[in-house]
Amino acid sequence: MSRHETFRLNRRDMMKLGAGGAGLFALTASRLAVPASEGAGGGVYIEAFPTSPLILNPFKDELVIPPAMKPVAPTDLEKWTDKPDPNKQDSLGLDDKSDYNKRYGLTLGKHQIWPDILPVVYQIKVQVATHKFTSSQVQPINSFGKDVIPPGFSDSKPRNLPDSVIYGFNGTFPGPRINAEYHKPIVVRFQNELDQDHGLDVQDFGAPNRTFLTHLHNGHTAPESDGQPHYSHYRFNPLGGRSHDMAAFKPGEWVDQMYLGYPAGGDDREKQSFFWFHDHVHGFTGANVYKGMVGLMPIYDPKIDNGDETDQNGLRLPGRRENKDGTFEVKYDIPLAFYDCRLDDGVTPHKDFHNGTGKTAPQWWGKTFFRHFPNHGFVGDVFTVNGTAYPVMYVKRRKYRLRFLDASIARIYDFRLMTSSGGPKTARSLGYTGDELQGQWRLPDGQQCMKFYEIANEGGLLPKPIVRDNFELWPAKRREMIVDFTKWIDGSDTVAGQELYLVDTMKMTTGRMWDLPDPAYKVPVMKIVIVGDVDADEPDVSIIPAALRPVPDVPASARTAFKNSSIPTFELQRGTISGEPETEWLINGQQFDPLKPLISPKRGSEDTWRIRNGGGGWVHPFHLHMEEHQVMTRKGKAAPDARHPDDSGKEDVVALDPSEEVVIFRRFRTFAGPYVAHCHNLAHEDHNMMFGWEIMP
Ligand SMILES: [Cu+2]
Repeated sequence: MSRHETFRLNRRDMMKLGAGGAGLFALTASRLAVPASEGAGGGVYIEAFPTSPLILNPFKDELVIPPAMKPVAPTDLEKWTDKPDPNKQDSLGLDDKSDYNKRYGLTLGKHQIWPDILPVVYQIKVQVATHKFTSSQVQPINSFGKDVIPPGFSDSKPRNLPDSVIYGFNGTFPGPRINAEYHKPIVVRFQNELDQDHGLDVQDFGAPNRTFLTHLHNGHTAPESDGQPHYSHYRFNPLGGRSHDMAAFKPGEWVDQMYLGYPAGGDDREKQSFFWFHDHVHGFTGANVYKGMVGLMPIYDPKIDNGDETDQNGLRLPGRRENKDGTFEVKYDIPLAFYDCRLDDGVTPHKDFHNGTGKTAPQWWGKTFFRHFPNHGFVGDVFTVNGTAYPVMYVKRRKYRLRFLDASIARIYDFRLMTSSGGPKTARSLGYTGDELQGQWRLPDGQQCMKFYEIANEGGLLPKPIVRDNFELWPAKRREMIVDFTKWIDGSDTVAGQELYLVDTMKMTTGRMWDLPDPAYKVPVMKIVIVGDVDADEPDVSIIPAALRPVPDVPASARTAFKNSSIPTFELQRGTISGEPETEWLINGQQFDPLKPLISPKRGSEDTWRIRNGGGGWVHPFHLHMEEHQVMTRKGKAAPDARHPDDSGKEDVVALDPSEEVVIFRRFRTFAGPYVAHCHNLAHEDHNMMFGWEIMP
């Protein structure tokens, strides 16, 4: 096959197809939208997406806050036949003759570093399970927002939404939360149980062979515990796994991932505060993440950020620590993972490079719908927080620390806190159709009502807080905000029973980038209800400190490196490779190839890298594994700029505007071996916008 062709329904076609209702769309789709010659197979894909049924009663399901996971009890650990062992890192066994050993002087299958103190052991089983996005009834609608009769049903009445089938860490979405602490190393035993599907229909997306590879984003972690396709090539190639579906852990296999809780260089300034872990099987990262493989791992710093606002030695950021049998929970400190999805309407054809021949799937009506291979990226029309569509969060009159994570495939959010007297209205009742139905609900009279105090980005605490009216959240990025729910923006006190909304104002109807600004685009993602004062015996003694954590020193030369045309430069490009139908995205003209790392710094060295968005039509959240970087310049101007005020801190995802060029400074400490850097628009990553790089011993 030369390269796949793209068959695309344009929006007008979609609207026409939708106009007659679901039935007509199905009929038309089978005769016109998918020409028989292409529908019979081959590499084409269809760029048409379903309209999810409308969630009729949003903001009633309470936000789920994943509880902190408990470590494996020592008495249970005693019974394990394969206990965590420095000399056995996974179930595949040692290999002392591989190319990996020769290249890096390491032994495949062993932990590169094992700490002096006994690590805390967690066990996470990767499982097939069901997930409920809402308890609300839903109204089947078409792309015109009109009621329709879903295939297989006899009327268009509201009905319950079926559960979706997920691949989940311990069978939940999001997966369990690990509350970690610096200087307390953790081993997580990830174990593949995806072959045990309990008769559930796992549909047509997710990694073939039900494999997984878990990446702790962005841990300072050895390659063998980093869960990524450059290392996995070496691990699985001797076992016959070259193609991406083989280069990952299959059902029955396990891997121990060692998270040292050690800041790079032993430097407190390198500490971070909010990790997440997610799947990273090459070619199927998007599908597996979308299928539920998302977990949260806040990491606390016992010195200044231990989760206890009463500790006079710390920064006293909002949080009340409650100790429980070896683990701990923190009240008033809440992770929020954002994820957008589409639910099958039963009439949109399934077809991309990996699934189907253009058939519809009425049996999957109301369950998650995915395309492995969208043209630019996948955006959903239902917005969820911690796995619940349009939840409600109840808060006391006090300060909270909210940890935002964008766990979406491609969607970028721009959040504000708003009040409304009229309340949310359905997008369809306001006359919107087609892509404008994304988000389902609008807050037409929404007005900003509170501010955010940004204290951290994905690189951990900032040097000092930044007061913000709104902030963008790009895929994989984290931003942590303190919100004071005692006062409105005009200085008046809040009162029990008052309500506000977390609102997304970034209209983004395709995976390319945002649409033109639209002041009417105000999607309420979560409702927040103020329930009353804090208890007298638990006053809010948290503060918003003037200073948080300084950033590590950077050599003066890094600030002028943008003038140097010879520094390593990585340009992100739209493009194809002859004979590789999977490839749509390139870096420096190349697709990801684990055998061709683009750069090989020595352990202990440091460097400035230029990351360039080679196109004007897309944005790219570009993620670099291993160590945090600092942004030195954007478009040749010193960082931070007004658009990226938190470039003042460290980060692990470079947000690249169209044609933007960013110079970063980074170090390569502690470990040796293969790593990757890639776009975190997961459709771009899976279609080869990734490069391998390595640290030489
Ligand atoms: Cu990208």
